[in-house]
Amino acid sequence: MSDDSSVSYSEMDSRGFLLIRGFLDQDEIEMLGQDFEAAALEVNSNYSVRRLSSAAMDRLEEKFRHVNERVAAESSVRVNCLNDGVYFSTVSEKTTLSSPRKGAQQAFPWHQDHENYWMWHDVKNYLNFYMPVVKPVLEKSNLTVVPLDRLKERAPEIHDRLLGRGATRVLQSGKKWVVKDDNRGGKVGTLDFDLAEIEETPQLRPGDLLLLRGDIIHRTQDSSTRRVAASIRYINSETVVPRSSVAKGGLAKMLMMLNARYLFEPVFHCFDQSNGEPIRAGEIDRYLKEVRERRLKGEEAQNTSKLGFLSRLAKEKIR
Ligand SMILES: O=C(O)CCC(=O)C(=O)O
Ligand SMILES: [Fe+2]
Repeated sequence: MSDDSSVSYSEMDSRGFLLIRGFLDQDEIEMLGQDFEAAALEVNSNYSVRRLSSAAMDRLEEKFRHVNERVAAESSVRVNCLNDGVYFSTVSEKTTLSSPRKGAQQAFPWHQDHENYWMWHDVKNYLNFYMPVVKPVLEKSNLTVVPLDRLKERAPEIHDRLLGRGATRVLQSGKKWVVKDDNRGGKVGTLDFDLAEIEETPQLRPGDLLLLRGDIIHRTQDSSTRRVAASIRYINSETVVPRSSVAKGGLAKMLMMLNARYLFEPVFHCFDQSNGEPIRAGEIDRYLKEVRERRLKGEEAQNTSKLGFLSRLAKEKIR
C-alpha cells in the first residue's frame, strides 16, 4: 500500500476530492489492464464504457475499504458498498450520445455525473475511485476538477446550488457559462467566468488514485492520448432511495435513462417487489448484482426493449 500519511482526508469536505499517489502496485495495474482488454462493451448508448469484472473489483476491495475508513474518520462522507466499476477510454468504441462515431475521441465536457444521481439520489455519500490504468503521457488526458473551495470563493450561490447534486453540464454560451440542469431541464444558473480559471488537473500516473465525491464538477482534460482509467463507485447502503425520484424529471433525463435502460429497468423491478416499502440503496445494489450475474451467464437479456422502457417510465411518472 502507498504511503498515505501526507493525504489530508478532511479535504473530502472542503475540496471534494483528494489524490493518493501510487495507490495501486504494478501487479494491480497489470491486472486491471488485462481486465480491460477482456471486458465487453456495455450496452450504454450515452457513452462508451466497459465494465470491470467482479473478480477485479474484489481484488481491490480491501484497499478501498481502508481509504473509506480514513475518509469517514476525517470528513462527513460515509460510503460502505462497492456498487460498480467501469473503464473510461479516450477512444470511443461505438457511436453514442456524446461520440459521433466509433473510433472518435471521447472527451467529456464539464459535468456532474448523471446516472448515479438518478439511481442513488445521495451523491455526497458517494465516491468515485478514479485510477488511470493506461496513461502514456503524465501531463495529458487527466481528469480536470473544480475544487469546491475555489468554486465557493468565486461563485458562492452556484456552489450552494450544486452541492449534493448531479446531472448537470456546464456549457459555454457567448461570454457566459450556463449550468444546464439535465435532471429537470432548464438551467441551474449562469457563470460569468470560465471554470478554467479555478480548475485543477492532478497529473496522474498509472495506479494513482483520484478520489472524487459524487457532486464534483469534472471533465476530461483532453483526449489526445490513448488513456484508459478505471472508475469504481461506492455508495452508502443505508441511503433511502425514493421511488418517485428515479422517474421524475425532464426530457434530457428521459433520453439518458432510455440510453442506459439496462441499468434502470432492474431498479424499477426492485421497487415492484418492495410492496410500497421504502428501499435502501444496499437492497437495490444487491439486486443489480444478481441481474448482472444472470446477464453474464446468458440467463437474462443484456438489454430491454426501448418501447417497453418508455412505457414503464410513463407509468412511473404518473404513479
Ligand atoms: O475519464 C474521463 O475522461 C471521464 C471520467 C468521468 O467523467 C467520470 O469518472 O465520471
Ligand atoms: Fe463523470
